[in-house]
Amino acid sequence: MASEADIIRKETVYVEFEDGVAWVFMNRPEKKNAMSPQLNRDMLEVIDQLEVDDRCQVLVLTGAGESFAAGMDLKEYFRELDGKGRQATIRSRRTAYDWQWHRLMFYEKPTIAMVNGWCFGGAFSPLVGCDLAIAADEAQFGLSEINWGIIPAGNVTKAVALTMNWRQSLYYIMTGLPFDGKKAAEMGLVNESVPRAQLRQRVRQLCDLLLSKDPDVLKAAKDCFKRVRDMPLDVSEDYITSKLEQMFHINGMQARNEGMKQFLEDKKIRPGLETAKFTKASKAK
Ligand code: ACO
Ligand code: V55
Repeated sequence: MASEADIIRKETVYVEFEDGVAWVFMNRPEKKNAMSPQLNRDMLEVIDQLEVDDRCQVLVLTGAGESFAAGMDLKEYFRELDGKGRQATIRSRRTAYDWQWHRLMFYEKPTIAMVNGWCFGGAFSPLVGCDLAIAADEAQFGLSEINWGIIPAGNVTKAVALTMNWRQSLYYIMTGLPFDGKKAAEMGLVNESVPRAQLRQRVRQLCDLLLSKDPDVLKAAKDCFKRVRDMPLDVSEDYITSKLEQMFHINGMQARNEGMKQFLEDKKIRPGLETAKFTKASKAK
């Protein structure tokens, strides 16, 4: 059990710190972690806080109980806002988009979605917002919007288009049929799936690998990938080169020099097969 000092509790979000990792739980298990306006506010606050909290070197997003998140809360996010006027809808939407998409997409720390169970509709946004994703074989995913009469909105369609191919995307968008973690891995929506009993252990192992890298280089590497996708070749070439040189001006040169030395002089590591010991890396277990 973590001590109280290593926990953040909000009404609908729970965070546990463990050796460099912040395990962030969407925490409305009795509602399958459906994302209500309160949950969206709590999540935005929490990930804002964690971005500058040294206890969080890797952020893992997951759900309490048997669900990752059962999408947006149909009652509190949709129906109850109908009567509250245009401005309430705009604000509520803004908070949801902020944490699920904008903040996560270019987060300072590496992020992993740990899909422990149900993952529907709106839950695809934070899923794809996270850099990496590991699912339980048993988890069930679905673009269930069509089943209750809307289109996958709030950038869910974009999240699908970024990760799944044309045929798969249209199939699941149009049928609303559920699919499991194994299928999600086969399609590339998540990196891999493992039996639920091994999920946390597998994610911890991946966290430890990320913790062994230089954090500034890691941040630049993931941002580069996410930004260059839609750039023309000449722009991407210039952007990536500029990013590399910008990194050297922060402190990336230190990581590079350490890595080179450990290979070329010390002969302690072979970069093709293992990670250098970086001074700035977190102490992985
Ligand atoms: N919005 C509001 N309440 C929800 C949601 C949701 N998205 N998902 C679950 N709940 C609530 C249920 O209403 C129920 O509340 P109650 O106990 O007060 O009656 C409680 O959570 C438990 O849900 P059950 O349906 O009883 O649980 P069950 O295990 O039978 O089914 C499942 C789980 C499959 C996740 C089911 O709840 C479901 O289909 N949820 C909706 C999934 C969905 O389509 N989400 C919206 C996607 S589209 C979008 O996000 C824009
Ligand atoms: C969805 C999600 C939204 C929204 C409308 O289909 C639809 C999911 C995250 O916000 O405003």
